[in-house]
Amino acid sequence: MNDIFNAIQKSAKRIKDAIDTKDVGYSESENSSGEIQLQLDITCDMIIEEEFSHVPSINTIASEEKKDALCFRDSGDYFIAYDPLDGSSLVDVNLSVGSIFGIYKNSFEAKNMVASCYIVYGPRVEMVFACNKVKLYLLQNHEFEYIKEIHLNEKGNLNAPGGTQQNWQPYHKKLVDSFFKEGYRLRYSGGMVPDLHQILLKGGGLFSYPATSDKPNGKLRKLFEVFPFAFIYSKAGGSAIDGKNNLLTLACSHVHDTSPCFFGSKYEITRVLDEYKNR
Ligand code: FDP
Repeated sequence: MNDIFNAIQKSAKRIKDAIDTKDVGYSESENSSGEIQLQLDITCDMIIEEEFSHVPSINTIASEEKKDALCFRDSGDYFIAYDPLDGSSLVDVNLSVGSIFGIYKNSFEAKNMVASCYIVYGPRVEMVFACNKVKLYLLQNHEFEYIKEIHLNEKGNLNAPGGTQQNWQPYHKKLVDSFFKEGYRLRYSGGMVPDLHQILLKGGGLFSYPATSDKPNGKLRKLFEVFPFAFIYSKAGGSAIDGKNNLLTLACSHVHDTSPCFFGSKYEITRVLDEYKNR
């Protein structure tokens, strides 16, 4: 696992340089989810592929920017799914973006996830790596320095409601409003990585990206967005569900499969379960 951790760190430093110096214009191509790719999406994908290709323990990779999984060799144990530049619609307005990695053993199945990691490229570059514990690192003088362990409180006070409100189900709107009535504050940038990072570091709250009338299976992708954050939130003492089920028990039918998702501390997730149980 150490060689994977090192390859992720090397990739993150190269991606930070690319964000700082490369063209952020749109390319001519779309990714597998039908979104127009930035040149930067493609560059970041190539950086990670190249770094992972040198790691003998990595068998197969899957990327948000690639249609299919790519097998490097049959000998390695690890399957890594990654989103090289999540939140890329925020690049042109200079808000924080991130990279997300789900590390699976022997196959891309949630039950086989053994570690996960994300990097936030904001005013500072921070990395969160979860194996048994959830650990925060900060990039300083070109090296990632360990800062602290991360633990969620039982209850938080931040609410990050994703998706287009017009397309929410009425019961979802009722749930979101009920948190605001309880005093929760809106904290939502539109980037999954910084939005979930904020809730983790402030001790708790709720991030939701529900099933909507235009996206009945949600928008966020299981292998490289939903499962990695579900793993991190669970290890930090919170929970992650699709409304009814623990996200880490869900099957995945193809590389770009999506799911509605809710991440939070225990209190908020219990509230979601109560609201969603008869739906
Ligand atoms: P983006 O499209 O900018 O890459 O999955 C990608 C993501 O951003 C998440 O980071 C973010 O939480 C979500 O999509 C935002 O979705 P909306 O377009 O529905 O706002």
